[in-house]
Amino acid sequence: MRKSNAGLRCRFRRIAHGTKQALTKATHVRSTGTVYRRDFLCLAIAAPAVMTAAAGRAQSAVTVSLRLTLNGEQPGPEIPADFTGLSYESAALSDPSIFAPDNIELIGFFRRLGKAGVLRIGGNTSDYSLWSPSGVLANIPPPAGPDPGRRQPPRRPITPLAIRNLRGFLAATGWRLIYGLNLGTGTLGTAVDEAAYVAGEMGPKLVAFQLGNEPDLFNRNGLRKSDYNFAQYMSEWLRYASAIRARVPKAPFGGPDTAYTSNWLPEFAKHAGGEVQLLTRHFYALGPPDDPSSSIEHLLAPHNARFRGLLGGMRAAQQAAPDVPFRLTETNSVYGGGKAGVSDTFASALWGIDLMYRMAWAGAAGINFHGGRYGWYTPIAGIRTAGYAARPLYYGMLMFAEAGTGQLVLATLGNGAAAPLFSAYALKNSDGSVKVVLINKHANLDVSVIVAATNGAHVERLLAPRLDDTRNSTFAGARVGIAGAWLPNSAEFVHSHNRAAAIPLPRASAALVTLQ
Ligand code: BDP
Repeated sequence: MRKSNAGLRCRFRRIAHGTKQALTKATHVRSTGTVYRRDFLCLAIAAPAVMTAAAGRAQSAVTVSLRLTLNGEQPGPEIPADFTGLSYESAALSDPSIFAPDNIELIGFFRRLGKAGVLRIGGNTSDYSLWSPSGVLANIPPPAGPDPGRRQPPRRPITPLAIRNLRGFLAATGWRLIYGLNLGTGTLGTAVDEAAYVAGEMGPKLVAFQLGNEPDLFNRNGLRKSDYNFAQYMSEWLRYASAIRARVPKAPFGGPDTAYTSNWLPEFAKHAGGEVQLLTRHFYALGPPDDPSSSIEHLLAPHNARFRGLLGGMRAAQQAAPDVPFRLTETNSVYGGGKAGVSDTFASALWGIDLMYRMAWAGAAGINFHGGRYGWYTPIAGIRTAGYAARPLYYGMLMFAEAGTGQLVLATLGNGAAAPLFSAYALKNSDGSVKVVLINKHANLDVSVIVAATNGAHVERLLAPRLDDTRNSTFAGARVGIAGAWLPNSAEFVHSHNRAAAIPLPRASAALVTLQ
């Protein structure tokens, strides 16, 4: 049951591996019987009046005009070259042929997203993985996509061959690695052995080890007792980290890789800031999938309480440990494995690219979109034997890649309140060129952006017929093909008049603008 109050929705659930316990009388688990291992959801959403998920592309009577001002005097953070990233379940490693140097197709999809990037291995299944140095593989369940978190996942082995293949895969992509060790159900000795092997194989490719996935949920997902708290986690963390460092003195660490409990990240920064190379957390905009408010409309809404929680925690952590970068190691649209009709739609592309720039502007060092196999929210869908395909979210990441990295520049929109779901970001690439990223998340509002002091603009568009389209995304007039093949096919140039260019941004679309 839900308490609904002027757009504020709060729900309490207490669930431990299949047992359903209502916290209050006003709470119940849905009649579908679907249970999730997260137990507290509180989402404040201001629903924008203009949104409908299935709006078409017909012209609206009114086009809102926004004046864009770039202020090079106020530079924002630098976007690191390896900002982009993907996240996969540890379970994927139980099939050593997935992240392998001869999986040319998947390598192509990774490379298209950036010459540098970070692959994070972890997720719920990392707390059930089994380091198997002998390499014996018997009765292994097939590797999983995103774990829906409804019950304890099966144990799947990770062998030395999987790690060697992973090293080859990373060498072929140019990407580096964040590797989750099993704190949930593993043993100290095994974690040390596994860490030593992984560190030995990866060398400088290893960005960080993480210990446990979302340990702030251990007290309710059956991995620890219900009174498990941050202090207990910290002492386990220190025990594991020092044993691993005794064997691998330079082992890099990240953490705490929490789901959402806001004080854990700054507390961790305070207590372990001197020990870690990276501070990390997760973010799911919506969930669970069977909640009606897990919708396109709410995904694109500007005021997401969970996002504010993420930024608040990140800022507090940055204050506690200013020299340690923060990375959003796992994120996506709807937890619980994603939601059909939301996570796999073009709306996720607009949401995804917006999130990338929001996090970059807030000073994050990077972001990893979670996925794998045919998960609803996975950016790359498929399996090796059947081939892979780019989902809409991938196109958002592609646009980010094509914008390039560099110095963010303050971009402000005059009259921005007239189009609250419109965002603009600007960056200066290292070659001095200025790129502007414009994102119109409105389903029913066309926008014209006036850019001053320019001789014109080259425009590459992120398009699909509708927000809820799942199959027809394009960027720069082209689709992503086999092995990430993509050839831009747009020669759109907006001329300036009196050194001002008016760039049309139709509803539900985005554009990468290179100013001349
Ligand atoms: C996260 C888990 C990941 C799941 C994801 C989800 O780390 O393993 O796949 O939620 O529920 O909390 O989709």
